[in-house]
Amino acid sequence: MRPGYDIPELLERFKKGQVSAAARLITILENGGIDAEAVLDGIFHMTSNAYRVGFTGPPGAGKSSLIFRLTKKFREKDKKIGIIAIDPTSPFSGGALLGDRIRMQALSDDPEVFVRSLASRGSLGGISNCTDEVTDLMDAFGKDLILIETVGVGQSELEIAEKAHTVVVILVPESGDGIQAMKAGLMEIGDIFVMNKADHKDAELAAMEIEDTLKLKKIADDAWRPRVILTSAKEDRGTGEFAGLIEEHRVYLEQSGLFLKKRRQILFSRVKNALMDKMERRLRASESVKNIMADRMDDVYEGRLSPFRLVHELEKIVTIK
Ligand SMILES: Nc1nc2c(ncn2[C@@H]2O[C@H](COP(=O)(O)OP(=O)(O)O)[C@@H](O)[C@H]2O)c(=O)[nH]1
Ligand SMILES: [Mg+2]
Repeated sequence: MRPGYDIPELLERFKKGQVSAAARLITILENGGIDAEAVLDGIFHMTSNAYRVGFTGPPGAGKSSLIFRLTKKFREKDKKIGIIAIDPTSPFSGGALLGDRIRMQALSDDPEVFVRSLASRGSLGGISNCTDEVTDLMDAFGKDLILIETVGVGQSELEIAEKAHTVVVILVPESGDGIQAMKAGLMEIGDIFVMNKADHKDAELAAMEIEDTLKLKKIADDAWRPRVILTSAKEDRGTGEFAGLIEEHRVYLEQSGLFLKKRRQILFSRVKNALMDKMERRLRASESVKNIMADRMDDVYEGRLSPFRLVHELEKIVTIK
């Protein structure tokens, strides 16, 4: 069956700056498969200028609210903004949805702000499978800054470090977030730590705890020292300084030559992950693997064949030279 779209025509319109074409291409990227590959082929040469900022932290910490405030600040400096919100389909974040929708509506009146939400991968995933490609597309569309909000659940949260130039960890004073952050490994990946809801009591104390924890980290003299900042998205406090810190980190990366290094690391992981994904999918779909397993698993169940031996047999039909 013919799909109801024409990729070359959409790419043509995309290059002319048509938002409707960009939105359509994102849907194709989301659906994956060879059409998604064709879209990426068509836009990839136009990427590399956008600065990518990842936002992570528990659901309800105020990621969306802060992204909304930051967008306003960056717009004052005439930056073009792309926002990717991984859709909180998980049961943990039910209540935030309506607020998100209202905020997104408010932003979408500005033609230089492009907001898109993506379905998260599985109920516990913090990231969508096509986040990288959609980021590329917004980059190719001419956005200066791309703000990526993860759902804030699960180990895959840490994947944002493989996608963003600056990683922002957003925490709140309630519920001992600082300790949670350490457990989840967020302390390792954050360039900027935001203690949001500074309008609540205990915010300052909680921010100090994060500072103290960060002091224990061994950091080379010339490396970026992670920063801690207090904000209230509700009262729009500390948000200008927050925007300034993101800019400061960007300048640091550029001046130290780390920006290029990071860009390369991001692309290296992408190729590696895409290869792994493809190989895994091929293996799962392989009829010969299925047939050999069906034949030989009884030998494993009954102790005549060790799991490693069977894997050796299976390896013989997988041709990687
Ligand atoms: N009191 C207070 N509430 C906030 C602040 N920032 C966000 N909120 C509220 O916290 C809830 C979750 O915010 P949201 O931005 O959706 O969090 P996300 O799940 O991390 O994206 C919403 O009801 C917000 O209005 C803040 O600085 N102070
Ligand atoms: Mg949110």
